[in-house]
Amino acid sequence: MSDELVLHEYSASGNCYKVRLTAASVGKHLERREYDIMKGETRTPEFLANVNANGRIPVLEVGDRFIPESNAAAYFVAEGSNLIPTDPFDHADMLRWMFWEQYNHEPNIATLRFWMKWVGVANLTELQRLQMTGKRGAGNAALKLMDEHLTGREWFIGEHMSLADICLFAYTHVAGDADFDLQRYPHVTDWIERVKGQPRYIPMSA
Ligand SMILES: N[C@@H](CCC(=O)N[C@@H](CS)C(=O)NCC(=O)O)C(=O)O
Repeated sequence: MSDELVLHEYSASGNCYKVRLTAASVGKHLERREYDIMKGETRTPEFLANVNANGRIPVLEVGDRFIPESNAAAYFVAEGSNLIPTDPFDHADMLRWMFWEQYNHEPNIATLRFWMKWVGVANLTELQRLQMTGKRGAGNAALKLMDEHLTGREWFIGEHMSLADICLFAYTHVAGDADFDLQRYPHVTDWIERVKGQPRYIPMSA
């Protein structure tokens, strides 16, 4: 079994960037395979049968097995590194923020970014247009909660960057694409600069 890691991705996706930033941060190499989600390339019978029955990227290919879900894939890449706290409480706290990201943050901020920047407001369905206000409110509530948590703290957990910071960073630093005003959240903007200042940081476009 090959120990090569292959990332099936769409490079403009924050979810895929989480896995790339994690790999860069721990010095691991990823092969990259690009799919155009705007053309339905993750919805083909072949992709559904062989890569992810859920029709989405990112998916991390490890030997002959596949790990869908960005935070799970990033966790696999980070395993054993100093991005993963060893203290049981801190470890659970890292998972808490990663689950929170998937429930309270990504479905609001990432979805609005996708609708506004990729699909275009004019092309949204009636239902999607109705959901925009709710997602903006929930996205701002998520940013406010992050800002409060980061008051007097440099990182989400403990004294250095963990995987929770990476998973939260991916869509937070591009929230402006969806017209979220990050200047309202000064502790978040300071934290964004802190992540960008890490020695192995790579930008989303890398
Ligand atoms: N919860 C999943 C969400 C994955 C997801 O929504 N991926 C989007 C791109 S960010 C996608 O593949 N969209 C294409 C499609 O649904 O057809 C994760 O964190 O990986």
